[in-house]
Amino acid sequence: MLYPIMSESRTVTDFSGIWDFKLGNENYESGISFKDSDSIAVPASYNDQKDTPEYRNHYGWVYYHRTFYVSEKFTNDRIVLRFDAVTHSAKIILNGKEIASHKGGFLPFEVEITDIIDFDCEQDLIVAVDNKINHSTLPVGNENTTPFFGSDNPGIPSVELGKAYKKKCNAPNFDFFNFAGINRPVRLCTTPREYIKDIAVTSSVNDNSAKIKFKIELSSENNNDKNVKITILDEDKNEVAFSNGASAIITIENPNLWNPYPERPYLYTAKVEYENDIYYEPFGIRTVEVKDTQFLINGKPFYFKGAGKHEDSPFSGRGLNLCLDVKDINLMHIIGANSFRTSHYPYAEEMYRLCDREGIVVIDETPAVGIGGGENPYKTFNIHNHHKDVITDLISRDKNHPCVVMWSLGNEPETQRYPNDAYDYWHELYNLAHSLDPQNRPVTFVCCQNDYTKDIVTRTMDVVCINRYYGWYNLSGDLNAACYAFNIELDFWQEQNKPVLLTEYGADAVAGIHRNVAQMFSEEYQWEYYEKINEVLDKRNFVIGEHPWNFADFDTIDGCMRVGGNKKGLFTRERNPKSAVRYFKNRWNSIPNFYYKK
Ligand code: GCB
Repeated sequence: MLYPIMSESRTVTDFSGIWDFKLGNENYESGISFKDSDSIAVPASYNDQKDTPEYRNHYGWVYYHRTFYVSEKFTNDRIVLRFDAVTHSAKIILNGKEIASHKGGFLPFEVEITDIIDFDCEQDLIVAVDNKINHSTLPVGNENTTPFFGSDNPGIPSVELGKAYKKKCNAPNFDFFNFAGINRPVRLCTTPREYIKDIAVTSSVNDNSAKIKFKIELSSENNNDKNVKITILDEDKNEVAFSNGASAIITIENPNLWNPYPERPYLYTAKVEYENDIYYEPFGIRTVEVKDTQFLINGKPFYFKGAGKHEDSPFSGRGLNLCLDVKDINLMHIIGANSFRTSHYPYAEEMYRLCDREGIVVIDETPAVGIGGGENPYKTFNIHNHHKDVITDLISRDKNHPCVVMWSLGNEPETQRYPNDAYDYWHELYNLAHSLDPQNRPVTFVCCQNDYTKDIVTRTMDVVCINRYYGWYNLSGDLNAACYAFNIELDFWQEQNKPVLLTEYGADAVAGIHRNVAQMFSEEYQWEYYEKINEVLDKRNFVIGEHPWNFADFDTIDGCMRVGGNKKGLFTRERNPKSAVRYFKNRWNSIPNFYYKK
């Protein structure tokens, strides 16, 4: 799906602003009246916009409302409403009629309204949003095991079912707050009726020459693709190459490659013209490949320095926060980080466009987090088809970004208790991702700390991605024992002859807690933890990178393991540095992007 842009033939109207808002109930209701409604900011999560438990801990549907006009000037155009992310599922009601619904809270969808609007008349738009998570959604929630006074809770005497305390609420099977609502922009977009539907760009480089392959999808298949023109512009807007046709291979001699910062992340632009439509797609020329135990970008072994992140900020929750995105990328430049993972869901498109410009490498993750616990999830959860849809939409959305170098199919699923079921589930997705990606990037998923000898999925991915908390959740407080155990595990991975990326490791540190002898939750412990574990990593050539968990503190559900959220950030939620930042700044600024390990 193309990102919404303005061009000579296209317009975009942003619906960001203050909308009418009403909290609903567990079940969807039609005919909601917006008399006496609340005010709500869009885009943003609704949870922290009004400080009441009803907002913060809402369960079920909410309703957003606004009106708009479409000028008669657009009579001959195609008109769509584009929703970048409505979390977690949505119904769109235009002028009293439900015109679309969508499942999944982190990827865009479009609704064509060309034939159903009246020009120059007030249009009435309701977006109904459901935040319920369960065993058929991604991320996964345990809707039916909400606070329960009974046999489910060890330590509380069992009572008859009739007397059990049952209040329905979301029980996330993941460690981040279930922020919901219209989290990303809503836009009204116009294009000509015959339009450019999609563009796929791939590149290969040989000596000093790059071959760029284009596949342009047009609005109607019967159309004459000879009417397609592709012009490649360099960063100074000079035309450097040109071709006709919807499938084209264009050669660029002495190309400027897209390389991670501090090298130049050079971006070309493809100007695609078809009939009366014009679209501008930025792209980079770079290659990605896994070879033996190395991860090659432009043929050179790359070392990942960076962190797992979240889209999370005070007040906006998971809502688009462009200022924070820019700040985070600048902080990454300062501390010498070159990459991050979009844990645990696809981020806003603006972030990927920013990373393309800024030369930050991205591991792009689906929202498949929480597939585990209880019964065999591969037999009891109803998510495989939805997971396939999500992968399809993710790759369709992000396939041209040079910053994206690998797909992560999900985070920390069950792989050890039902290894064969897990294998079948994940390998179908692995093959799907490879078949869908025109650039055929490496595919992985991220495994949790488990008995790695029983897990047969992790070792069969292109890159072994492991989250490890030796010295925190295991061997808590004893960093020497942690290193000893981790070394034993790394001996195992060495045998697998695959590149290994430490996608998470970390220790909570409450900013301001200091101890002369490093103790858990102090800034000193967090620093020492990283120092010691990194010494272990540095001895292993097949370890291709380190992503501390997390870049910054973030909000979570209440729980006895969380004090005002997860405090494993290198930075606080407000982006003030903890002591470990100084350590990483020194370390990462002295580790080059390429050829760190022989
Ligand atoms: C993990 C999860 C991450 C959590 C983290 C933690 O393994 O992948 O979502 O936040 O551990 O801090 O417990």
